[in-house]
Amino acid sequence: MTGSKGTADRAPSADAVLAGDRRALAAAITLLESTREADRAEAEALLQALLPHSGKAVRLGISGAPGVGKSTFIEAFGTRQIAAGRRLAVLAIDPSSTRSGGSILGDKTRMPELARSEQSFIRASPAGGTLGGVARRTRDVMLACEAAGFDLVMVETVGVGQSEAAVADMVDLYMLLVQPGAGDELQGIKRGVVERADIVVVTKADGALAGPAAHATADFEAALSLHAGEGPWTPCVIACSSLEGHGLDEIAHAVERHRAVLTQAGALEAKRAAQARAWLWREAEDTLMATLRADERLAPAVDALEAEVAAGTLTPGAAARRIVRRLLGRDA
Ligand SMILES: Nc1nc2c(ncn2[C@@H]2O[C@H](COP(=O)(O)OP(=O)(O)O)[C@@H](O)[C@H]2O)c(=O)[nH]1
Ligand SMILES: [Mg+2]
Repeated sequence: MTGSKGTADRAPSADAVLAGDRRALAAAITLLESTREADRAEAEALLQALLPHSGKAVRLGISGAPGVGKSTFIEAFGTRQIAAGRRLAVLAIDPSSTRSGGSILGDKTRMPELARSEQSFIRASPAGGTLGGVARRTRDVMLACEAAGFDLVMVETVGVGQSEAAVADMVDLYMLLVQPGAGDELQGIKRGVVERADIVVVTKADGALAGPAAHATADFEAALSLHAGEGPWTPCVIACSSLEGHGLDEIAHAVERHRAVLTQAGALEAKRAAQARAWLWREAEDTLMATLRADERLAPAVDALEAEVAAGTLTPGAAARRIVRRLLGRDA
């Protein structure tokens, strides 16, 4: 479970992953998440071998503030999906931790059925401390899970920071979980996040919260109606109780409808292609920055430019261009 250190003892074989060997998949993920430069080439070769076997899964993103009920929902929803014959991978991104140890334990106790089932696979990943490091490898991990035969992938992330945008950029359907009785501001939800949601799920619609849940549903319906969403799908709001079970079938139907609507319009392929292109540029940015930071020859010049910018004798723009020119070797 040392995703950030990523010391795979032996390289997992693509064949073992494709055969559905869980230990091979776990080792593959550790390799993919490794931040060691020495592991990169091997990780990329493995992913390249898995890539042709990926793409058949339904990709669901789940965001929401801490405590909104994401893990409980994934357990309840996922258990039903498994009962319907699906194989489910749950990838949890934890922006608050730099180690995965704590969060995976917490999540597994909230997902006892899924943690036990042979038909599901739970993996928690630290978001990583680097700029743009949020979920940087989660897309790769998702592809590996698909290649291993999981036909539903749920990517869970706490709805704060940049992680939800990254997740929305890698899934077919993006779900935002909100709880009744707290305004969006209280839940720390930014407008842009609500606007990216394909389905808004109002959780905990049971007991004393049933009434407030109905209000929250109406509020979010009103908010969503202001923008119809892009593409052929019209976003919707559904209240559910993960504890009592109601609303879950309705959500499953909406997920299926979403799939059908996008597929019919040819929009699913187009969406995935656009996401892959966008991901290329995320990776390019990250790779450039990592290359820059790792370049020891440049460090003194960078320090000097930083000092000039801080002193107000050079503009940040001019300094940035000089750094890039040096990185590209276009400067003496
Ligand atoms: N009443 C009620 N409580 C819920 C429901 N779903 C989750 N909770 C509670 O909300 C708290 C946070 O749930 P959790 O799934 O850990 O939230 P997460 O942080 O978003 O993953 C827990 O105490 C759950 O028991 C629900 O459907 N109804
Ligand atoms: Mg959770």
